[in-house]
Amino acid sequence: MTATLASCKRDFPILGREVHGHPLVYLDSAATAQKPRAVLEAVRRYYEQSNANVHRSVHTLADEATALYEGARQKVAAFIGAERPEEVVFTRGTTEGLNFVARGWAARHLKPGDEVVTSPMEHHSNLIPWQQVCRQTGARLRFIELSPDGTIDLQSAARVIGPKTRLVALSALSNVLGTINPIAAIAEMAHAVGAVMVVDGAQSVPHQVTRVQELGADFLAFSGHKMCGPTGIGVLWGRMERLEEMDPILYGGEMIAYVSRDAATWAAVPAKFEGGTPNIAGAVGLGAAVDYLTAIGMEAIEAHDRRLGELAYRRLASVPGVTVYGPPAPRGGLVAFNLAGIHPHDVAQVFDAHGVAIRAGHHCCQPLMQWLDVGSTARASFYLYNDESDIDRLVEAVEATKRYFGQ
Ligand code: 7TS
Repeated sequence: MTATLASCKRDFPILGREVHGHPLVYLDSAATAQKPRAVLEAVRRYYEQSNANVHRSVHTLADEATALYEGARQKVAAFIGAERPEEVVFTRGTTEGLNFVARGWAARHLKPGDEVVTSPMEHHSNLIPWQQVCRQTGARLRFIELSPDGTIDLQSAARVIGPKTRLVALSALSNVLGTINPIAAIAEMAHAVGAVMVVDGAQSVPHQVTRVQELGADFLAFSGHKMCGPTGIGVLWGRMERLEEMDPILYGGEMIAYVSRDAATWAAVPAKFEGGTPNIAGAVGLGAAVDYLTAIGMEAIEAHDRRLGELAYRRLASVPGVTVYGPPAPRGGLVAFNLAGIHPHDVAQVFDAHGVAIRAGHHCCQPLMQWLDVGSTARASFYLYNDESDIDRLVEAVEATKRYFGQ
């Protein structure tokens, strides 16, 4: 393992491949990040050496599997500054974590007239669960408005968060605008009125130092696959008191304390939320990803990703005919943009022909597309293995696309 930013690209086997005869430039890490050899090997080693079900049997392999699974929980807890490993619930990803909070906490605590507050920049995973739970409980969904540059309008937040607010749900970093949201300030407003603060960390946890106590969150959901871990594993962190007052979602094996013919009582947190055989290999891989990111250093990764995001924004903004979205700085390591008169899907296709992988579409943020008054955008997103030469290739691909369409 290299464990330095400058040379980490060689830790990622996939980044050595070519696409359409060009060396791959992977600029879609906001969708999913690539995996370093250390993660691939940890998963392989687990299956080759220790595969067994967890928390059930007493044989050696089962002990090893349980130790690896619980060890991953401890690594994740340390990575986000959780007080106790038991506050880390393994899920399938951000979407599942946010749905757990909506169904397990909000459905139980909201009543007609209560208010849930979110923003128009949210990913659908941090919007639809709240729409649905409001519909079920008679609560009302309200929105903090955005300033014209795509940042959270704190005055709007102060107006919208009030005595009826029971829950505030906000992403820490927008997957389209790149905005870094003032979570601590919003959490303070939420707590001042007795509301619970739910943070969508899908884009922040992989790219920023995360300390849940300083964040002021009550719940934080994120995905392993966006932070160099496997797909199908994620985390819902919650304060122990909040997790304890939450209903389980998945009923079945391993989430119970005692079962009779007619009734059951629940196991302690986090087992209460991890019914069924969990994604053991996924957790092991996530633990390895946490080790890898920690060895390189999250402070260095945060500074690196921001620098690339801000540089890409400036460079794209200086190309005639390119519109970039969100604030110039500070911003996270991603830039959404459009080329005048060219559909973003066509942009992404020409980029692919040049070996440059970006995403185009509404990025699961249709209300934000409505706010921006566009149908969709192209988006380049960066991670630790990208560097300035990738931004050169990005700008070259923009020029090539303009030429292709006769501009
Ligand atoms: N929240 C945000 C802010 C996200 O960016 C995403 C995924 C999710 C939630 C959902 O995460 P999942 O792992 O449960 O799917 N965002 C993207 C994206 O921007 N492009 O592809 C997936």
